[in-house]
Amino acid sequence: MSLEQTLILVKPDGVQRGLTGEIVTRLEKRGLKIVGAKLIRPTRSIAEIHYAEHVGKPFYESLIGFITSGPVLAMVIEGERAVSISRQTIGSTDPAEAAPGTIRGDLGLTVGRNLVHGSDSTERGKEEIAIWFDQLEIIEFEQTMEPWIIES
Ligand code: DAT
Ligand code: MG
Repeated sequence: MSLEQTLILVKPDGVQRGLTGEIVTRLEKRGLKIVGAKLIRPTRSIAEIHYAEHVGKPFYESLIGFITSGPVLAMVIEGERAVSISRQTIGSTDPAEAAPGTIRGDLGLTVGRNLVHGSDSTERGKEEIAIWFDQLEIIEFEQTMEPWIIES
């Protein structure tokens, strides 16, 4: 068993296109559990902290401009291997290369509008959750269907 938490953002394009429900549904249907969720209009400062690894890259300024351009739905998602499973469901960074059946592969077209963010490691997951959420905003609860998703 490797129960993990990861940070997922439905980016401004996903919210503006009315795809929030579709994106959340795909992650929920996979068996992942939402333990925190809020709509936020990111400030430049939170965007800079979140995307610090990309400072100096050619797309950095447009990335910051994009993520701060409208509300995002920030979520903490929990589940067995939640980091890698959610990244798999999200698909490759460039929607043109993302497999059909993934969120980006089915709903996206270009890398600058790729709909959703997911942490890329368990360590980054912890760091990113701390950037976007207070501990009190994360709700631990049991779903009665869990034995039907995870063999104990
Ligand atoms: P991911 O979001 O799949 O973890 P990443 O961390 O490498 O990808 O990059 C963060 C975001 O930056 C990505 O979702 C979209 C944008 N981005 C990455 N590479 C890019 C590129 N070559 N051109 C434009 N935007 C890019
Ligand atoms: Mg990344």
